[in-house]
Amino acid sequence: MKNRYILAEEFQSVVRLTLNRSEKLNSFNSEMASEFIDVLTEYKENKNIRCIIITGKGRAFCAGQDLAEVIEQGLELGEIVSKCYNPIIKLIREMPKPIIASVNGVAAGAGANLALACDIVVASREAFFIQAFSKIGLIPDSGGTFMLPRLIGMARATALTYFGEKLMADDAVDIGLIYKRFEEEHLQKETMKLAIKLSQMPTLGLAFTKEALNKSFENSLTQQLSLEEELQNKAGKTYDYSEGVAAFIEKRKPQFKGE
Ligand code: T3D
Repeated sequence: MKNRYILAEEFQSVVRLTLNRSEKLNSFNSEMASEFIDVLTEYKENKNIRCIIITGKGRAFCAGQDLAEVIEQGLELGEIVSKCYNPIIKLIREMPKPIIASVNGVAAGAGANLALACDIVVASREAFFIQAFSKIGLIPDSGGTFMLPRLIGMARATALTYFGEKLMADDAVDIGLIYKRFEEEHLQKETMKLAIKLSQMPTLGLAFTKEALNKSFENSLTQQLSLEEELQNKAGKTYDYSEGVAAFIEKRKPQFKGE
């Protein structure tokens, strides 16, 4: 089925998903959210795809919820969050392969927190992040209250979410909110280089790493050590582990299969 609001382009073992509603700065209406959930679910199962990129069409990454749709359709906010944003964020955090947010412009509200839920966040120099929620009397959703204190600490998370000020990509790198910033003209190429590299790595090992990192702020040290033991045991049974060790011993480049 051809999607209207989510473009999917495959390159080798990478898929680039482009939010395609540029006239409204790629803000989410319910149709776009539903397409996004379907596409993420499809690529979660697709073993040929080993890395996902999320980016935006035009000058924005994503301006969050389509505020006009909420008014026009008289939607209940809790219902939008539970039907749209919560499933999207869970799919991203539980995706057993790396996801890169390639932030090409403004990322506001749920759009900012969608980016921050991804494993690796890169942005163009002109891109900026706004926790826009406080300006309209809302709270940061889409995992914002979970991810922000973990990424940048409580003091910065509180100030960013209360004031809802623009945070430019350079500053986002400096405070450890995102990984890297590129010149605008290089963003897509540099993102693809990272994605190709990740797609050729041991995908299951990366998925187990993500699982352990996801639990690291909730678990005690003892629980986390047990989890590492369990996941290392699983990683040690993968094809890619035996290939990695064989390649090391034979002094050659490993050919990982993601299994
Ligand atoms: O509400 C719930 O369901 C609960 C869930 C909430 C999650 C959230 O995401 S709440 C936060 C929602 N997002 C925002 O509050 C951001 C709103 N947008 C802006 O503040 C600004 O548009 C930007 C700072 C992102 C960019 O400003 P600027 O000056 O570059 O662009 P613009 O002129 O404001 O926007 C261009 C067009 O996009 C414009 O349409 P028009 O007039 O040309 O037909 C504008 O209305 C539209 N647009 C931008 N953001 C949204 C939007 N339309 C609907 N909803 C948007 N969020």
